[in-house]
Amino acid sequence: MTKLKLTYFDFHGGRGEPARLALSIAGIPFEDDRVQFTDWERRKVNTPFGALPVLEVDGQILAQSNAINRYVGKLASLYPSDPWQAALCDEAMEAVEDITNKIAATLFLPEEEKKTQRNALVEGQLPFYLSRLQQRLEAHGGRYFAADRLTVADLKVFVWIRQLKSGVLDHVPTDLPDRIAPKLVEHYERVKNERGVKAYYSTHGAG
Ligand SMILES: N[C@@H](CCC(=O)N[C@@H](CS)C(=O)NCC(=O)O)C(=O)O
Repeated sequence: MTKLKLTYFDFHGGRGEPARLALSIAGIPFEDDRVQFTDWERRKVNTPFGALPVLEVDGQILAQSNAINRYVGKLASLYPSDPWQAALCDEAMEAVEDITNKIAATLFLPEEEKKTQRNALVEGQLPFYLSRLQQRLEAHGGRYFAADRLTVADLKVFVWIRQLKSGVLDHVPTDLPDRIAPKLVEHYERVKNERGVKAYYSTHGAG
């Protein structure tokens, strides 16, 4: 059997969580290697691009979250086999990457600067991505982002909305998704209530 080790930081959410979810939903065994921030500097040098997540597959290394999501999505039957549906799945995942990069750019700013830039995101890019993702969801039937079934795209969007609603991002109101994109929040609830997703958070804590 293929030996999998998924390395990511030790918190809920972020770029590593969709792959953790996909493997768990499918019941595929993997080593869940959770890096402490205090250990990161030492481990960073051994990653292909100085960043996480990283997936080790029988000793071979794969980096870049969406490459990992596609690979584990295929193993977990959570990635469409039809090329067009696969492209729609990719589209949603790349859109989440775009907005994730904009949020990530504010993470380590001095407090006043962070507040200014987060407020700008709340006025501009966050509602933009929320409403455009909602439009794409509705354009493809309203339930899932591709193939009318759960895929890694749904997991990635779910993880992002979960982050916004959790309050972990200072200066970003937790009701922003509800105000801007109620259909996306319905989608978030749909994914949250998937049996495998519920089982994952009951095992790992809702945090
Ligand atoms: N394009 C990369 C970005 C990876 C990335 O920036 N990961 C962040 C965590 S979500 C990280 O490792 N940050 C620590 C660092 O850059 O030192 C991907 O999609 O995997």
